[in-house]
Amino acid sequence: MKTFSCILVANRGEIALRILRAARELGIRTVAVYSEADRGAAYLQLADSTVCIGPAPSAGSYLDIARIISAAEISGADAIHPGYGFLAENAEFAEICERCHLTLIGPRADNIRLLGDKARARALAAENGIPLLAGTSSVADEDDALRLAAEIGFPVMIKAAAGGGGRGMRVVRDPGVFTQNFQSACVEAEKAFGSPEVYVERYLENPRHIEIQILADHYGHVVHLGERDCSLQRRHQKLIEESPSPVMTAELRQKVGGYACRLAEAAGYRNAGTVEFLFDPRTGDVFFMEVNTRIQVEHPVTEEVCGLDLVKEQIRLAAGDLLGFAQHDVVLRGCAIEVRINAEDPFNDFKPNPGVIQRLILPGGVGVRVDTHVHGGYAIPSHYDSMIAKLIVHRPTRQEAIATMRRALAEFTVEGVKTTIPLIREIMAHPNYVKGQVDTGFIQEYFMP
Ligand code: MV4
Repeated sequence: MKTFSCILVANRGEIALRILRAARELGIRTVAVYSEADRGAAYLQLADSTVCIGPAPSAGSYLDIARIISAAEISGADAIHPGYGFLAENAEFAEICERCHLTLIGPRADNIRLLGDKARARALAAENGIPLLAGTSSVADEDDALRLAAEIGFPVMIKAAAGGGGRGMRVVRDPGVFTQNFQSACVEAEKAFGSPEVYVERYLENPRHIEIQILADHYGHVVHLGERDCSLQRRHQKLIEESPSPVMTAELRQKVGGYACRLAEAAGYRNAGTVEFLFDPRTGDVFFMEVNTRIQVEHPVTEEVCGLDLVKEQIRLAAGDLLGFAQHDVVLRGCAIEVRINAEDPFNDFKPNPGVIQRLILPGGVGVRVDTHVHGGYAIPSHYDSMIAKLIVHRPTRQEAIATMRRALAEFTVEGVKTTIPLIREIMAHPNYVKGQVDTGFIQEYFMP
């Protein structure tokens, strides 16, 4: 059985710590990299060695491919785990790793390139009989696009092919303003992603966001690990994720899980990935959206219900191991809910609130997991994402999971910086949340001024 001798963790914060822990349990040496802003961070002590890769701004450190490759070479790493964000879905980085004989723990560069192009991913889904919202895979010009939009029927959504995760999108409700929106979407896409390519889809009002976790080995075996419901978001930032989805049935899961596996097989996908769908609560229909070719922030909810360590699975699969189980071995137990705790002021437009955590009391007890790298006295750097912890609960039923989450949130104490905890407590008490009757418009409707 092949394994790695040393993994370089090309990330920071909670996910870096998460990966260091998985590697340690597998008996693999680790190298942690850090920027000047993260110098002295406590989690770095859990690595076998550390390398400073540059200044605080991520462009000169966590996003600097040459510095990360050099750090891997001087420290003798034979694999790199990119975590999420930063270089995790960068096909060029994946290609350079391949050329430098460093195994990137994730999909191949060509997987990232194919699925990172949302229009190509859409076309691949269509070829494989996976349901899509009426739309186009590509458009020739603005007149062609307007003609197609009229055929689809308004409202429509214009999306950047190189976008994703909610970036570079426009809703158009009136044909009279289609062309101006189309033109500005192309300009914006070119500026933001370096490609002006866009596509057009029927716009689905207030859908639920349902995503399927998959694992794929190098020998064509693909399994899915059920879904996560990530409908509770604000400006495309997820706040709460759970599994199973309150709207899912065993039959629907089998169907949507099957779509996710079929797409992965068609793409020759490897390692962990997530296939996103929109669910129409009015009709019960699901529609393919996009594929995320990384381990996601919300992976713990899947770990809790399926009993696997997804980062360990990623490492084993990247080393060339066979998937150790088949679809019929996957047993999903109970309900898991994750909330993201950000150092932001939820009552002041989610303004980031970096600073020193003066006092920290973490919840514990039955069914409670906290994934965090922070501690009392920790200074949150202002240069990076403001997420400081993920609180995850796992109980036999959704009702019990909510009770445990409320209890854990009542214990959770962070002094010195403002956090999203007070907002999360309010959501957990909202009758519609408790009934599972939420969609992607819920936060805006009930919790925004
Ligand atoms: C949509 C949509 C409605 N209709 N596409 C946002 C993230 C990206 N993955 C897809 N997104 C959406 N695509 C069509 N044709 C609505 C959204 C959307 C959304 C999706 C999931 C979770 C929250 C959302 C918030 C606003 C819009």
